[in-house]
Amino acid sequence: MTNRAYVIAGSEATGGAGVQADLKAFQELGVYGMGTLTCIVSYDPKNDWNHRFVPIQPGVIADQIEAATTCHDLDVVKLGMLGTSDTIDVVEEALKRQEWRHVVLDPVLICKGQEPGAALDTDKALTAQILPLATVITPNHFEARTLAGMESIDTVDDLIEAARRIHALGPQHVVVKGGTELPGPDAVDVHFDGEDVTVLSAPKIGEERVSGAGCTFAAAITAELAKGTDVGAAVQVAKDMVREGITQRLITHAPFASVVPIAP
Ligand code: PXL
Repeated sequence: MTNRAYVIAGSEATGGAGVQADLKAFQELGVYGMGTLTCIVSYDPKNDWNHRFVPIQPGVIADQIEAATTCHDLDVVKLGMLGTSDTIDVVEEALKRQEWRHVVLDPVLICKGQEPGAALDTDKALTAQILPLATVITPNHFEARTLAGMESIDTVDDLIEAARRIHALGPQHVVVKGGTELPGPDAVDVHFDGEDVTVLSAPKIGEERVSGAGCTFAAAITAELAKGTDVGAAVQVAKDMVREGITQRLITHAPFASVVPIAP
């Protein structure tokens, strides 16, 4: 296991999403992983499983990045939940300190526990400061609508339009995930690399969202890129992995199941 992959993201205490899911996906795909925590999310079972969100101090995030990047030669990083504009400042600065072969951005825009005004500022900072640094971005249906400024995404053509608009914001590769929100029998993703559009489609496994699917998808792309796989093939591995992970999902005491990262 000589390939190494890095993730900068939040902790999600039930193990379904966040850094916990990312490191499992890395391991499952044969890549040595290390993670930097940006925030700690603890769902609240007493309050409708809303998110209790605690950001990590910016200086502590910088310390973790220093430790990881000094200890290892890293050229592929995944960014998950960043959560505040202070965190975005620290991560932007750290990313710019070295060259990256790939920066995979899962643009986690919303966390149920966040105050709406602060969340909007965070979204703006993410778009202005981090999107242009991403080589691959993996928005879900909601994130794609927000980033592309589209009222609705109802068809594969809409997914393609969203991917083209988000590409114009800076990322080289845009993978828009239709997920359960796109009407129809299939889970459809669209990959736009600035020239070509590739449509990936597989039958939906039910209509319920599964926790950690988005994290696992971007983490699997990251692990494959760390191994030297090209982006198109990495996206296909990620889709296969998430499909398997949703098929074998873990039923929990929360009102949602958790994805189980399993190599395809
Ligand atoms: O699935 C999005 C996500 C990412 N990162 C963290 C989370 C969640 C959702 O709960 O808690 C830390």
